[in-house]
Amino acid sequence: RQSRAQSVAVLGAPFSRGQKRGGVEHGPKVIRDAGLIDRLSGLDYSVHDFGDLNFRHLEKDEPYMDVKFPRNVGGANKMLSSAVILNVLLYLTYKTCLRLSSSSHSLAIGSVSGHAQQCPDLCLIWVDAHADVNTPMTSPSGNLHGQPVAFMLKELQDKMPDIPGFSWTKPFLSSRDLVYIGLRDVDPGEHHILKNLGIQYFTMRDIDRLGIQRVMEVTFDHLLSRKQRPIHLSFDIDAFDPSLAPATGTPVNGGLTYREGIYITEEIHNTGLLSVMDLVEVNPVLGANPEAVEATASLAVDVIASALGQTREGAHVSIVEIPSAK
Ligand code: HAR
Ligand code: MN
Ligand code: MN
Ligand code: MN
Repeated sequence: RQSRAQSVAVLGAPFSRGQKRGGVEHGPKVIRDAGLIDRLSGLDYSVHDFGDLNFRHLEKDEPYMDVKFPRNVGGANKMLSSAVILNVLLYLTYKTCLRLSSSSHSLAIGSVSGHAQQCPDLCLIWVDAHADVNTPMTSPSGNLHGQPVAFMLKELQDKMPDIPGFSWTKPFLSSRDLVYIGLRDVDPGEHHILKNLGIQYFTMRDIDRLGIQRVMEVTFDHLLSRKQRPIHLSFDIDAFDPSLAPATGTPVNGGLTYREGIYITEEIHNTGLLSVMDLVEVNPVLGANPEAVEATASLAVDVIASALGQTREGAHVSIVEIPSAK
């Protein structure tokens, strides 16, 4: 077990899905403002802040079938994918652990695919109220943040149409290399896919039944028992109960408690295998008031810090021995 990573790269991916109305792209900013960099430095990391990516906005981007802003989402993912490839290269060289923040989960396509190009044997833990595995045909909304996993899964390759903006990417993940935690709003098409592909998932009901400790045990058993390999953690803030994370686009009642969420990330840290993490769907525009936004952003910082080794038991990184009284 690796006890401490030496450095962490931080990369913001502010993205508004090509919407005219501004605001959603400020997710990374409020997370930084909530003290992310200081918290990570306090954990004894040297932090490489790569700043925020600058996505180009394409004006002309007609929907494809029901899919909204396909060229904008495709292009942003392509750019993020290249950035992650570069950052993971740094990781392999300097043992840098990464963390990305973007306002929309649609960018997980680029983040996970870039990671997979460097680490083809990675596994994926998706913590979310939603399964985000709709294909353009099953999607009830046409929103690409409800579809990223469908772009990744090899088993869905022949179910995916050629969507403009996505010709650069191909499915790269097997359904057995994925585990969901926190589900409670799954569309009929998604449920069919989960069952049909035999994907390992834990709904909130499963967490009620088994307890979060057992859920994490089975998760690691499923993903790591054959071999140790890099973990990609894609953490959607809406996995938490809306009372804890109100500033998000699609809140669903009955979510993770603070302690369940932190237990998940603590356990992932303890594997020593976390390689890339996304923290997504913090949306400051949707907070009812500044307090709601701050609470959501500071929860995001807690989750990231815990994934990177902050413990509830305390740490003694800067104390070598008990100061002598004399
Ligand atoms: N399942 C619904 C859809 O496909 C809602 C999805 C998404 N919202 C998210 N993703 N925040 O986790 O449109
Ligand atoms: Mn999501
Ligand atoms: Mn979600
Ligand atoms: Mn220690």
